[in-house]
Amino acid sequence: MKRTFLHDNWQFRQAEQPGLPHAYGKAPSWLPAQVPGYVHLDLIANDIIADPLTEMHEVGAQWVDLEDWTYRTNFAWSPDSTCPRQVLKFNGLDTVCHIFLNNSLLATSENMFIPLETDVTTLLQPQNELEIRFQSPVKVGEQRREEYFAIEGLISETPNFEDRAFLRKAQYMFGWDWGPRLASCGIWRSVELQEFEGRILSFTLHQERLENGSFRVWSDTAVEGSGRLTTQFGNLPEVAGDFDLVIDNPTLWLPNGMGEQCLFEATAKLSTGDAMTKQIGLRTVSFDHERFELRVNDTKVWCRGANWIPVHSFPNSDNILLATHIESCKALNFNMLRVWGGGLYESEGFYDLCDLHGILVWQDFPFACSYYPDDQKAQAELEFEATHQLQRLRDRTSLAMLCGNNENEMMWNGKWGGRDISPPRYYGESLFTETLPRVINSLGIQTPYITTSPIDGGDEHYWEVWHGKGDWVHYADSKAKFCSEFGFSSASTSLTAENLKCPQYHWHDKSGKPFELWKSFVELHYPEAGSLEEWVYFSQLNQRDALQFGIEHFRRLDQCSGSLIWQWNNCWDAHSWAVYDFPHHLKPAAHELKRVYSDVVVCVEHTGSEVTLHLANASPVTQTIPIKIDLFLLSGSSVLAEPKTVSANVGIPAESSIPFETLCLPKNSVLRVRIQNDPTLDRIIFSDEPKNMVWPKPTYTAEVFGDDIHLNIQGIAPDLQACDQQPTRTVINETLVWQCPQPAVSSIIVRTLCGDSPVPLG
Ligand code: BMA
Repeated sequence: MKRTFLHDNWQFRQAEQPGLPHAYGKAPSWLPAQVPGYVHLDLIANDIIADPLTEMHEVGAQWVDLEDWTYRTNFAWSPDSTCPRQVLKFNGLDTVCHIFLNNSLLATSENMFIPLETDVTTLLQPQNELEIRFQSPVKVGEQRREEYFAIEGLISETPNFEDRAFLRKAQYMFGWDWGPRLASCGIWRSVELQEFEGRILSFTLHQERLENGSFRVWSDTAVEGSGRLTTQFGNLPEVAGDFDLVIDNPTLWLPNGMGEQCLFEATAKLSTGDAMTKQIGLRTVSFDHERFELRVNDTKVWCRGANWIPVHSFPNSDNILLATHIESCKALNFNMLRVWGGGLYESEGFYDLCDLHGILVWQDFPFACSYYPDDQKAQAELEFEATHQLQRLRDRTSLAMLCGNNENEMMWNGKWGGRDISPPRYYGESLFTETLPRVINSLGIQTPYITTSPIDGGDEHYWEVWHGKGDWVHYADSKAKFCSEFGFSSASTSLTAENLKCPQYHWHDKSGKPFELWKSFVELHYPEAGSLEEWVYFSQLNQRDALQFGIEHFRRLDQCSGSLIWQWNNCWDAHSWAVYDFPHHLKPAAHELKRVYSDVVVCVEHTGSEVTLHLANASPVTQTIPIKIDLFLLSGSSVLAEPKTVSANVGIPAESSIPFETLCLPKNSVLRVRIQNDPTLDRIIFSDEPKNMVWPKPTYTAEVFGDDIHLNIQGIAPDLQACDQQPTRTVINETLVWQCPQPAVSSIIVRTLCGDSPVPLG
């Protein structure tokens, strides 16, 4: 089989509208284009629009989504008698478009989530012109909504039944409470010409644990055309046709933190020249709906991780950073990511990395916070889409949960937008209660499925803090069995605008929350920020405290079996609930996740003037944990008083939490609880709100040794930030070491809750 990517010679322009001038006369003639890509990216590259992800340029780019856009390329082709068939494969077209080959209509497409394939065996010529005409997604959505509403007798004010629901296109592109509205269009995934005599259409791996613990593993390969098929599992001998094996005493694949991720390679080959390779880990996944509890290889998993949104507003540009993302998730002790329903079915690269690093995937089908058309056409479209995606993802080792949508049912139950104007029924319901279960069953897929998240009697999206009471101490009110969303916003690290009044700064806050209100949440705990830098610092520390408090609470709740914070990442540079800044920077909250997501962790409960210390153990074994508690008294401006120390060993049963100490902290003191002699697991507790603490200034000395900076801290440096490479944390009488920046500097700025200190490098 010959595979030729058609990524060269592409051009684009605003579509011709006979008799009308081009809307803005901005891209009237053919200009060079990048494929895969998006029209906005091409407009930026050709200097027609400013990058809409920066400043307030989103506003100036809105016209783009109202236009139709045409892409074209040409390619030469010559017949090859060994490859008698030719197929054009478009791996992703976003979204509504007509495709022309040599000026004849070849196909239409209107779903960005499925590839399109067309047989062009009798159509190719020595020189070929391929043209794709995209229609404005915004206009198509508007028109479809109008037509559907007319048939259904719905009023146009019907809330949460927007144009976006009428397009099978990533919903976040129409704007979200953390992302810009850039609906865009484009050839977002690869385009290829496949020429063959025979080819492998699909190579699916199945596994089943037998009663004796062995695993049966078999393949199911679909072939088109001629050729002799052979397959191979691991380093076992190749077999003719599909393999069907029993593996005795296999090394199992385990989620991150529970052991290794053993993956076997399996390959299918066709004698006519096609091949496909996959990786598979052996494991079982089961789910107790009643308890909302996931088990992998019969062991309960305390699910910990985050909600994942697409990593970019134009989702073709994701791959470079994917590895950094998933490796960070692993390093921060995550074992689960929820691919949220306002986004995508992610790329192969994403699931490869999750398989490799032991990150279980909870996959929402891409529907979110909306009613959806559910007529026969919509059902058939979803049936086709889900069949394709489930065939693609079904043998992913990391795939642990399927979910129909994000918050649609919750929206219907709560009559979001007003009871009076809500539609008379839950539009879209049958897609999740009938269509998807039917597809899942017909394919024999065993992955647990829930119709929606949150689901009655199951998981919870706990927004009573951020969208409600404001103070994160109210996470303690949640009785969640599984908290699959909760989060607290913080400023983006990269802010450079001159002051908080700058409109550009607020433009990138889509939450709709008045800034003064948000600021007041932070000022419950931290002082009023005097500068933008301080605002970034305080709001990010407050986010860290919020997630720490929430997760420590969930870890202590007997019935709770998981916590997924909202949200891991951003699709542009914005202040949001993300703990991973765009394009890649970990906020203090992310570093704290590493600790609170450890198997054994100290959790703090505040009751009046007392603090009770708990140990939570998410592992399946009883543990004995060495504990050392140091109390530091801070007196006025003087140095520290002698620390008061308590040491003990505490036994803690598997999958449980226990209180082990209750203390009353003296005013203006700092408690450090160290477990397992591991400073990275230190839990630091201030006796008072950070804004009310009086800090004696620590002393700093910094020296350069070879390629490293050594920063020595005498005293307590509360929430010290010294460089990008060090997590923000309270440092007590320690020396920190990190690599010198390039170019070399003569001094460094150390930021703590005591203020900023310039420290010369000795
Ligand atoms: C949840 C999510 C998103 C949203 C977030 C913050 O509802 O599912 O829709 O971005 O809350 O409001």
